[in-house]
Amino acid sequence: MYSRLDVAPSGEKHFTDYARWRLLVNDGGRHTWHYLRTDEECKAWPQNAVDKYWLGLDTGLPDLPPAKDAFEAAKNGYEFYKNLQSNDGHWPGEYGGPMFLLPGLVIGSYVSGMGFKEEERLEMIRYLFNRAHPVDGGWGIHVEGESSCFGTGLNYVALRILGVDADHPVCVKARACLHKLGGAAAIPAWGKFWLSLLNVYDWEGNNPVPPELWLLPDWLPIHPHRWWIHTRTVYVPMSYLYGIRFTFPENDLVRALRQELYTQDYYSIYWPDQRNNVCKVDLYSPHSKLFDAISIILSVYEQCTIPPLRNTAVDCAYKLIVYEDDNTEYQTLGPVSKMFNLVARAHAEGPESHAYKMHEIKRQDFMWVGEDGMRMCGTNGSQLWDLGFITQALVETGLAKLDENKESLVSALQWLEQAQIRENPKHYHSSYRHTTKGAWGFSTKEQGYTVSDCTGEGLKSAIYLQHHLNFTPKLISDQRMFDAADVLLTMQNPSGGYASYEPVRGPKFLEWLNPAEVFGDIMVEYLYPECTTSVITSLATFRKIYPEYRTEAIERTIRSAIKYLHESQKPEGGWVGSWGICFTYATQFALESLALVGETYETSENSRRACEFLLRKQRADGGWGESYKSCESSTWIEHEETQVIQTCWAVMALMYAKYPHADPIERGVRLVMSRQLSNGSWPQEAIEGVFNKTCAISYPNFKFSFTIWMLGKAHRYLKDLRAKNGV
Ligand code: LAN
Repeated sequence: MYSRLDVAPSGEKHFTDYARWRLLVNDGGRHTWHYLRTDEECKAWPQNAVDKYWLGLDTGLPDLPPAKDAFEAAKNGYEFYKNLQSNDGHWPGEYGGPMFLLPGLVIGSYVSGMGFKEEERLEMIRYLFNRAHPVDGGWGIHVEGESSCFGTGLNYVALRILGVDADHPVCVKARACLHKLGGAAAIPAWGKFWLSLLNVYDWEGNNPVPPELWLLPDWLPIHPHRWWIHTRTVYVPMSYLYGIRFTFPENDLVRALRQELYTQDYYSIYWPDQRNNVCKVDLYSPHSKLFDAISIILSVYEQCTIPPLRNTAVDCAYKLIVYEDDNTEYQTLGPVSKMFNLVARAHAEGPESHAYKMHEIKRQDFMWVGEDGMRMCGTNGSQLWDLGFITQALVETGLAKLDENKESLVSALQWLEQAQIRENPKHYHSSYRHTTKGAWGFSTKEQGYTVSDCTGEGLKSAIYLQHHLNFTPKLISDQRMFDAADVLLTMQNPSGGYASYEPVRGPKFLEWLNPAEVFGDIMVEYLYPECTTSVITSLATFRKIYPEYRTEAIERTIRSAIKYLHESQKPEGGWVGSWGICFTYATQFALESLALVGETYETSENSRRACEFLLRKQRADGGWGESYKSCESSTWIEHEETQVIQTCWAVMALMYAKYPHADPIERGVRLVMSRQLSNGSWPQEAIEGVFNKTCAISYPNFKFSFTIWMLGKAHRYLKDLRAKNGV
């Protein structure tokens, strides 16, 4: 879809040669891209199918005999996908989508004096060129979004730092777009913050981010340790950098940007008026009156901070930054905190420090080269998540038992074994962490954060691989399975539902203090049908193998989680997805859970209502397609095109519900088979995932896991249905 532009920005050399890039996979699934300089190096380390596939080069994998039925289509799918498994057993993948991360990488590195390799610099430029909106030249909050002030302002700055001239046509067009959106003065809060670090926005134009909040007593309902983990982990280094008013020294580029970014003379801007100036296109969560009132009070406080108090607060925030770096080997929880922590550590400890060097090394883990250039990813990968789904798919469809697939499953189990977190964090209570012993996280063990549904999928996958197959070694002991179940049991909320990383810690009204205008529901944890389902299904799988272990607690947990699912169903019949797009995603999970307690189309009103909701959305071509905009508005919004993955989710949902009629399922199967390529793979379609209501994020491996899973399952399902109906 995207061109590999051959001619770099004017006056520059060419972009890089894609035949020289290699993905290095080591240390428990860590991925980093490397550019080989010489032909000898290339010969010694040849490009493999994984490299080629993700770079968008021809993999050279053969055409397969055309599939005559759904099972053969699933088999062909895995015949292809097996080649994308890396030698350590997991399936690497690109995790891009958000367009506000690369600027953080570029600006944060620049203000910390951390350079990039030439090939990285060029590929980041290529990415930004490729991803500029073809009509207006701006960038959105994510790759499919309309141009926004946040995306355009920050990515424009990134291009300039990367060395593209202000009068390069891409910059000229982007600048015009930015000015049309009100100029950088109207950039949302996180944009203001990045620009202030760079010294092209005045700190006076930011609402206060006081580190003193960390000095409040822990029991206070508004204490930041009660906030959603991503928000608080971003807020820690932000409050440190705000507390010290980190400001990059003025240089020619800074002076030039001050001229380029605004619609009026930079030196005539009245900054306090900009604090609440946010471009309409960007505004998803407008400030509440309470937030504005508190900001005014805090702005007064900023005029007369008490130095010993401010210093203590800054020290406290710094201590938390160090704990976070320590706990995650300098990964940090996510890409935003990664770069803010990096700037903070670089500022406090300097370029010779261990922290600086480690941050530089681990910065690499977020940088991914794809066919369109180099981006910054949403995490250091989605290793566990992708492995969890494909392994369950292979076991459930019977593909795991084919001789040619056995080795790949053993290798996946080996990866899964080492990815389980075996101990609690180093700074467990002092950094306000939840227990991690026994958990699986979303990416690697090193990142080290418990996620409810990742632990659920990890546990299910472990049980499937060890107990449902007779050729795999028992690598994960019973005790370790118990540890995983124990973690899950610590995470349930009183209403029965599950949140993402922790039980809900703070009151809902904290959402009134959401400072980031571009995201919704970010201040505290919420309950999610997807997370709840993973826990229910994994505990249900677990208790079949270990019926004696915490029997009552597990039964109670499942029952109350089901109650939450009933309550969270929308009257029209679907569930709103928060991490995948959207209703098809969440409804698939919810119906799986309901079926586990015997609630299906024929026995339960909830299940029937959900099936009928989905059936109303099936298209004439047999598939389903909903836009990422469904997640913004929590109402179904059709996509222009039918989507293979959403079709799989919808068909899976019908099968979980034991829907008794074959026709809609057969039509869905036919649609998915019709889109399969001759080598067994499927082409990339629209973006699959979402977070915080507004930002789409890629799960490119879903086009293998959910297709294979659905097709394999449907083959059996339809056969059984035919037998039952005597056809
Ligand atoms: C993720 C990725 C995975 C996702 C699932 C496991 C799919 C979900 O079921 C639970 C939540 C979780 C773990 C999740 C939370 C938010 C993340 C980490 C992300 C969507 C990936 C990127 C995003 C993160 C917040 C991006 C940085 C932006 C900020 C607003 C801080």
